[in-house]
Amino acid sequence: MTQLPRLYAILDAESCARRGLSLLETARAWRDAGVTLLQYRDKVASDLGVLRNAALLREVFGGLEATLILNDRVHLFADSGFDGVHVGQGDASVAAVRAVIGPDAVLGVSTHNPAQVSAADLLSVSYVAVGPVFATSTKLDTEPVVGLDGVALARSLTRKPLVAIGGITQANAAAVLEAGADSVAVISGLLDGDVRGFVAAHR
Ligand code: 3NM
Repeated sequence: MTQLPRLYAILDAESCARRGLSLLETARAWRDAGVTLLQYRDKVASDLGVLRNAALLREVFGGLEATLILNDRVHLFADSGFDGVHVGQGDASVAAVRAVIGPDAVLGVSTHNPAQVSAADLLSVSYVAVGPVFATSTKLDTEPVVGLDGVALARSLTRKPLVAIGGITQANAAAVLEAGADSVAVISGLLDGDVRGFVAAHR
């Protein structure tokens, strides 16, 4: 993955369940809409459940040039057959994660302030995520919003691919990309919005 697609779709199991949506049907719809970078985020399922879903998601995106990222659960990475993992600040150190997943896997890390962006810039991560850009009700324990200024500041602190996350919708995505993000990571904005239109607008 040399360049990130502008849309980074996050398939969050809880967000799907809250809306009565099937994880796999949602994944199929997103695939059909043209999503090529997908993170599977599941804070509730057992390890076995996550592995089962990972296998099904591989099937859904099979044969396509899609990149599949597992949220946390670094210990499941090898068995997931995914392309990479995404970890937060509270998770294991990035160096330890890199050692587990190997040099070629995609590795993303969340950051929430300039100091964390600068620190991530020095690590062996494939991209740096910054957020929350805007208020979000998807993740309850978020840090303070960084705003478009926070995205621009993060852009000035790293040359790594920059992913912006938090409260991003089709209506504000262009401004986030203009502020310096290479990609926008979106949960609710896709579940509640027009994914095909989103993909088409940011192809
Ligand atoms: N991480 P939505 S904000 C998973 O700031 C996540 O690191 C964030 O969901 C961070 O697109 C967030 O529905 C929730 O706002 C993103």
